[in-house]
Amino acid sequence: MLSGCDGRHNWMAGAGEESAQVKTLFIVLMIGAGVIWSAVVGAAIYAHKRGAHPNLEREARQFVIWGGAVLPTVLVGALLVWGLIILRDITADDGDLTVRVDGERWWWRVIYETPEGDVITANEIRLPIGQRALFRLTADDVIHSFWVPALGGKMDMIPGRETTLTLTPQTLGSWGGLCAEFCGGAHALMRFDAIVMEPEAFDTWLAEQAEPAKLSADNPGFEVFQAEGCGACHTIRGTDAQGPVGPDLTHLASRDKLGAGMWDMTPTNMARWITDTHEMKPDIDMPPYPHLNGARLDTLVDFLMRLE
Ligand code: HEC
Ligand SMILES: [Cu+2]
Repeated sequence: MLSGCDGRHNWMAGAGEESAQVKTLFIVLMIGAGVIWSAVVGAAIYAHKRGAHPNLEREARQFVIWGGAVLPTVLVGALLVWGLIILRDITADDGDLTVRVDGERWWWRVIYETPEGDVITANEIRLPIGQRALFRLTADDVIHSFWVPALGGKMDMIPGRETTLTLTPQTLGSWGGLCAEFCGGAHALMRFDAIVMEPEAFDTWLAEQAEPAKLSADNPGFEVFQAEGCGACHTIRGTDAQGPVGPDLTHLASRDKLGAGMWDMTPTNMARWITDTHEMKPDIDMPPYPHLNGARLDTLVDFLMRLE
């Protein structure tokens, strides 16, 4: 239990309005439960003490009715109402910005809705501090669950249905997000970074993500990419690579992590991702390219690392 209280996945961090609400509810529950537990155990010990006065039957019945039925009903009822109010708030259908997230096996398709149109990215979510972000969640083929413990509640992602969740981050930093519903082989490796930024920095980032890839005309790395068939699964906007199967790679190198929150974005990891794909992340739906090596691999990696 304590391992959940440290680092980037700390649900007690209260780094968002929603997680702070859940934290308060938890603390009140724990203290309340502690008081009630002590009272019940205290009464039990007292009852077993030699010389304790047995109650009259009438008094005893009153005690059971008030202490055993009325009090728990009122307390649990009040907690339920409080919990429902929080739930209504964190699933409310409004926000300063809207982000659609689609759970895939085993990565995240991320779409920012802007007045100029959709901005598509993957495996990393950036949010402006202090603004309420509305997440519209769905899934491709199996149920996933979207959770950034430090920022707020978790919510199921269900194929063919849309669920909503809001996050209002209050602390700058890079927080850990993960899939919280067993979804198959690489479930435990299905992660992402939720990066909370100053609003101006966020706007700049979003504008950059909206741009197509900046490529030089003569691009041997892109030729390898196409020759190997990567473009059948991956999109690089601004090129004729328009595959819809895997993550959008238009601004791949701008992400902190490679492979849905798994590895640092470095050339070494990138090369291994391509040749030893299933050692880097077992079970995924991308084939390994063990035959790629030497100069061809280097140019491909160099090309991918320039997709900023
Ligand atoms: C059959 C479809 C398919 C092909 C072909 C394919 N990929 Fe992928 N790729 C995927 C999928 C699916 C993922 C997501 C894996 C995961 O994390 O679960 C992925 C992930 C990636 C990532 C990580 C993206 C991120 O956001 O971190 C990179 C980089 C990548 N592929 C590069 C390539 C390159 C380069 C090639 C060609 C040599 C290639 N892929 C060929 C399906 C494919
Ligand atoms: Cu999942």
